[in-house]
Amino acid sequence: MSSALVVLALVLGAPPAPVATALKAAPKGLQVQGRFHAGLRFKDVDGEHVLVLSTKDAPGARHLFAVLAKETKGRFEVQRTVKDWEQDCEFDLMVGFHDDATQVSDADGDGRAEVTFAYELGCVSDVSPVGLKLMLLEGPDKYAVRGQTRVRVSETEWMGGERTLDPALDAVPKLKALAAARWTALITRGE
Ligand SMILES: [Ca+2]
Repeated sequence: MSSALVVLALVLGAPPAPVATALKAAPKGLQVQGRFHAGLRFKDVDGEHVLVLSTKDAPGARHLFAVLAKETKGRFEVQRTVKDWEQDCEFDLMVGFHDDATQVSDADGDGRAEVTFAYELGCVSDVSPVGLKLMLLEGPDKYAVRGQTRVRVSETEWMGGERTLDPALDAVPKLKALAAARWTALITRGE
């Protein structure tokens, strides 16, 4: 194989990630619940998209929101929303997004960008693992990995880290591999 073909094969084997830019605020015209947390704008074969993550606090409660919308000439069409929360918490609220999981890719090379984000949900009075969820959205399609954070309890012992992948991921092996890899990166941070 010539070097040009090798380069082409490598390019085809690993589709380039769609270019994403960070948002400093929710775009005008997009309805967002609560307080803006973070957002991304990116483009794929379907057009321009934005993902906005936001939070809303109340006594003993925190709500998390995500909205994925397609933008056409300044108008937004919501493709997916995700809402989750913890409430009636009398201990420590462990609820928030993992910003390093907010990423855009096209792992299956179909031209439609996948965006991932992850968050913790818990109400704890000690260092127990809390709920951890990783969401992967590709347009209106949503896939989730649900499980627990992993915490070190001694020199050699860990608790948590279990996960359950959406069965729907079995139909999209490259997205399943991506979701599993991002999950592993999340629970092994800082080791
Ligand atoms: Ca894709």
